[in-house]
Amino acid sequence: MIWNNESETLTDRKKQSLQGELLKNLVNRMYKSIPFYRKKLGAVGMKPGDVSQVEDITKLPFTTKDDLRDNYPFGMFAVSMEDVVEIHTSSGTTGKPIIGGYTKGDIDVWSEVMARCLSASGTTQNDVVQNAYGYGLFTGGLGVHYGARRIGATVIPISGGNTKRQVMILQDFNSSILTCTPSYSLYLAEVGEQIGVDFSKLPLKAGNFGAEPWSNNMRKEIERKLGLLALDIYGLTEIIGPGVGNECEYKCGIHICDDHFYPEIIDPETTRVLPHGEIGELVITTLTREATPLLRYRTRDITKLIPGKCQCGRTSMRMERIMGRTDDMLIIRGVNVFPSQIEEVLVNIEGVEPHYQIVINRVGTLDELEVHVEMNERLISDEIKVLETVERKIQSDIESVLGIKVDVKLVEPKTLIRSEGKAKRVIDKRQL
Ligand code: DLL
Repeated sequence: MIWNNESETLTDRKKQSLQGELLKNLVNRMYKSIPFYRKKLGAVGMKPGDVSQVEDITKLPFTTKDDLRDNYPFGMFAVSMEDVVEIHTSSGTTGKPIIGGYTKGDIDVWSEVMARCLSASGTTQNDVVQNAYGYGLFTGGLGVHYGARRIGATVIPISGGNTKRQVMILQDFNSSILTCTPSYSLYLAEVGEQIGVDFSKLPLKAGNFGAEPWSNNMRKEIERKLGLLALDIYGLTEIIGPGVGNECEYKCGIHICDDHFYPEIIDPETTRVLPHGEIGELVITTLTREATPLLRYRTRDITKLIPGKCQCGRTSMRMERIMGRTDDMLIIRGVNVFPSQIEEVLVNIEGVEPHYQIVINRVGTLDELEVHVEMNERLISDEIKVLETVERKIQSDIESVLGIKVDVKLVEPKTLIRSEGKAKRVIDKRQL
């Protein structure tokens, strides 16, 4: 379902001219009100008047996470505090958090783009949205909340955790839309199964899952276990929170709300802009953000842009689901490894659950990769011989994908730690 027909189906010509106007205005605002950007623009010899169309964006400087850290907490704010109505931070646990400030206008845009994302999964005012993203400084809870409110749906602001209660509310309140991280949705399914809930009998029809990478195979698992349509929602604190984009029912890429967030893909090594269709680092410019606008922000997320029309009728630029992060990439024995590659293998194997942990050790000078995977109840009651066969199968499948040796350990059901928010998949024990 398209929420805002006018904005989501702009012709190429109209969109380009809108983006051009917004970019001009953005650079003006930044130059006037953020000393950091005045200096940065000056360093590349650019003045606001030099931007006349959206294509001029490639002449403008990038912004990095380090720039945000250097200007912590409020150095990147473009408005005075009296106009800031809300502040959120990133969910990262290391060091100082990344901050996003919102004016009343920013909250309005956030509600609008989140209404588009929830509508893409079929949410209407007749729906009950069980919102199990964390409320608080994390953007997930309130972002979804604002969007659901804008649509006029009934929001259940349950936040993350207390999983048994989640399952009870899911049944008792007739929740039809579920919003949480994909890993938490599987945990919910698991707890439900334990107490005998038949999810196919519940009114649940769709879910917007995001905030962490997840594979297509994991999607199938979630859809099968919870009996719903599972769509991917993408966003980050720096840009707005959730709401940068969402898949539509055709599942052929994430539709980016590109009248607010302008996407580019660059080669992370050379920072050269890559043509559509090539894989690289996603860079986003916040065309309309008032409190904390960002110019060409390097997200560190890896994906590609998908040109061409989508069957759903939206004309927004699409991107492939996030494949990994430039800083998430593990280098094991010189080989680049993304946790998602391992997940793809596991979800295809009979008898194991998509609950896993990747452990990297350094023995002498050599890295050793271990993957711990949970068996399901059926497999654990099998003979040792069967378990060994499954272990060997996982091992050879991962080795053929990654090209490096791996040690696979099957562990008992429900022994790996569950997360209420983003899952922690990698334990890197190497002392580098
Ligand atoms: O995770 C915002 C969010 C909340 C998105 C709820 C979707 C749903 P941060 O905590 O700032 O914000 O983390 C942003 O999470 O740069 C990606 O690396 C990752 N991420 C977010 N959505 C996805 C997704 C929220 N759909 C960082 N697929 C981003 C893969 C995602 N990774």
